[in-house]
Amino acid sequence: MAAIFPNHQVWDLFCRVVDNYGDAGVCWRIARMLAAEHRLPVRLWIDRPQTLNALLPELDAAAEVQHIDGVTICDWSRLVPQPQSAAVVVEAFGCGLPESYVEAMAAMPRPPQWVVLEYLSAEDWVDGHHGLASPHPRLPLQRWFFFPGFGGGNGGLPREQDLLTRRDGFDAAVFWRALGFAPPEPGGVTASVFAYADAPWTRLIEACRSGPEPSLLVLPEGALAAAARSYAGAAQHVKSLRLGALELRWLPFLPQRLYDELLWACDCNFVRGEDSFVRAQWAARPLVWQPYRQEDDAHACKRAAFAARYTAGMTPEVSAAWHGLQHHWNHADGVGLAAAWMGWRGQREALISHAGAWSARLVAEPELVAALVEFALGKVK
Ligand code: TRH
Repeated sequence: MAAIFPNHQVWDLFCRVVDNYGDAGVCWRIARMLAAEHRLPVRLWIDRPQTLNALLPELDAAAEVQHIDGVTICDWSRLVPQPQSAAVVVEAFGCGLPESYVEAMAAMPRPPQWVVLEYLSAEDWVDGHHGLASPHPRLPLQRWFFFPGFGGGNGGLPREQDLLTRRDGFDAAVFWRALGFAPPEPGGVTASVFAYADAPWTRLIEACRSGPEPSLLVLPEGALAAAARSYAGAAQHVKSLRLGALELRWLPFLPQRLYDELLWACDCNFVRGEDSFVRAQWAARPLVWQPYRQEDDAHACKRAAFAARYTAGMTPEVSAAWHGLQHHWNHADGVGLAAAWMGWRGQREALISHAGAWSARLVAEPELVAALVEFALGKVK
């Protein structure tokens, strides 16, 4: 493996896919930015390349090693990582490094810097933990903890250097036509829906179907999109279906770089987990977030912490509209969802304006990958 990068400056990024797409999605985004924007030699060790293949169709899920966009992607399930040429090791989401790799790190004359990249949270405690170190219990190594966040004393959020320029130059009509659809009819609301199957999506469909204005719900293929097909009685080949005032559109699961464009093409984005949640904020469009469910309801604390930050400064009416839809989308019975959807539509312009101001505020905060590079290289002796 050292033959790929003979010099001692490689960044080894370790990604263990728990489930869904976010581990792979975040790690690929960071690895690609390290290579493309910071010209660093990066090895992405991923244990399930097939998950990354869904986001990156050019990836060969069967290959042990491959190079895409300047990143060397290694199948961790088949190769044994060696740290010989590593300067920095990023352990994504505390996934754990192979014991043999850690032992080899400790035996190096200049062990690489070991940084644990944590999950994103808006909770206040994050700032006090960001940048702290923890000594290895047995070996002469220490791990540094790096927390993403919403600024103010943490690592910030990943944002490609050209993202906002691409966003602001985006042409939604071109996007829709490239996918084989006409642009949405004017005067309605277009929303993308990327959520876990337990979201009250049938309530949303019924609220839109019987609504006073046209609605378009866009469903990228996945568990929810498949369930919506059978709910709406749409055969597998059907790409679009009208139900009253609602049009349903099914899209393929898009390459990660195109998913941003879907977010930019919509008036509202239902997102989930971590990466789509962040991308929806950069899209400067109103968002409804369904965090990944965790034991002891830790996701509810994350949801409340973000809501408090996001709605600070909103008028009571706009805040109530945002909280209403956010609340009912995160409660499976969805009893109040129809009223919350109407309340949201009543505050649509104010929510769109707020989403733009929120994105602009985040731009002033640290960008995660640049902060990570500065942090890690600042530790390299
Ligand atoms: O897929 P997720 O639910 O992943 C989750 C979360 O990351 C969660 O934090 C983590 O603990 C859990 O995995 C293990 O949601 P997320 O984070 O939004 O990741 C989805 C990725 O898929 C993101 O990079 C966007 C991408 N995507 C596409 O590339 N194309 C698409 O069509 C869609 C809908 C998403």
